Amino acid sequence: MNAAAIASAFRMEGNAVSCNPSGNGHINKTYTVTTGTGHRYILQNINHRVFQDVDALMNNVVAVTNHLRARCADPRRVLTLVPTLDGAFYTLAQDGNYYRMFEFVENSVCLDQAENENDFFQSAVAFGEFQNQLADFPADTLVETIPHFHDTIDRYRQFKEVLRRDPLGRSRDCREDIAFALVREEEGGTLVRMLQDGKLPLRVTHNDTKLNNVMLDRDTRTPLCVIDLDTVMPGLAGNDFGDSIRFGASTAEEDEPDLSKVHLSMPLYTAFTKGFLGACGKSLTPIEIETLPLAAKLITLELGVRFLTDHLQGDTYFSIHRENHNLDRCRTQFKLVSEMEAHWDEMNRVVKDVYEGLA
Ligand code: GN1
Ligand code: MG
Repeated sequence: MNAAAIASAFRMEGNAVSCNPSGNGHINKTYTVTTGTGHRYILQNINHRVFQDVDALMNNVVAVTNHLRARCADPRRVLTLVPTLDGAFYTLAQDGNYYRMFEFVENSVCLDQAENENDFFQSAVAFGEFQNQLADFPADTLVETIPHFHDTIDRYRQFKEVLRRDPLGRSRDCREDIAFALVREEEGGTLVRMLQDGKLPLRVTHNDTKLNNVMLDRDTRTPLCVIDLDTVMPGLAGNDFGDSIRFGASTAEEDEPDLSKVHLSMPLYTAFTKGFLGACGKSLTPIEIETLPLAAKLITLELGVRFLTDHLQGDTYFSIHRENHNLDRCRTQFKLVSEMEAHWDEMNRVVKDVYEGLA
């Protein structure tokens, strides 16, 4: 069944004349649909192997977008779901997959790499404000769409379980990567334990704060809206800071095979810290602030472990587009962890200085 036919189940202005794959997500498949009137929409196939309760997921997305819309009148500043002809917010198509549709955010850009420090600073403002806007969202009404999503201890448990089975015999070609992960296991659980001990608060967070999950206005390069709301769940503020750093403050793409190109950019790290703390720093506790650099390192380690686990288990979770793709992704993450370890004092000093400089 083709995507254009599926699009016709939604309440669009005009009929679809083109429908092209777009976006770089590893989980859901995304298309841009254009109708005869020139109106554009985003059609998305929701990966229901990953998001098993699609109804609960979509209830979260509806509730979160309604909450954000009530705080901002500008329609380009929040994602807008397009209902189906029956008035639902998603449809189960004949191909057995779930689909949803959003209004296309016109005249916007979505970046895989920051073109300059300002773009990255602006994405930090967007995620910091997002965190603030959700501060009064009733967390108990949100369903945890992926239980234990950023539970680093549980991610290690899954990793070691797959490693023990080594179903494809791939472990022999990644001994060093495995050792890199295992030697950091104890440290990897630090923030999860602090949360369990009540030292860090649970907040409503985005949990996937990649630079390409922010839309910027094409002309002014200022934030429009935060997208990819599937993993908005209770979580740690540090993970939202950290996930942005691991993706956006890297000098190379997440799957760069040449590790000599992968570095932590301190100017980008500093720009993000300024934007994020400027937007939400005052609502964070001193321990949250202090552990932001650690959160950046541990979320990077965690994702490296997730990529490695998926490589060992035969690439069943993240979409791959070439051989050893998940292993390449794992290696960039581990290289970044090493870079963060090398810049550790500086990373901490930047957070401290920026925080103390807040008016
Ligand atoms: C996945 O699909 P995408 O790219 O938005 C993943 C994130 C990872 C990210 C790594 C639900 O997000 O956790 O950080 O890939 N999302 C899920 O690029 O697992
Ligand atoms: Mg995502």
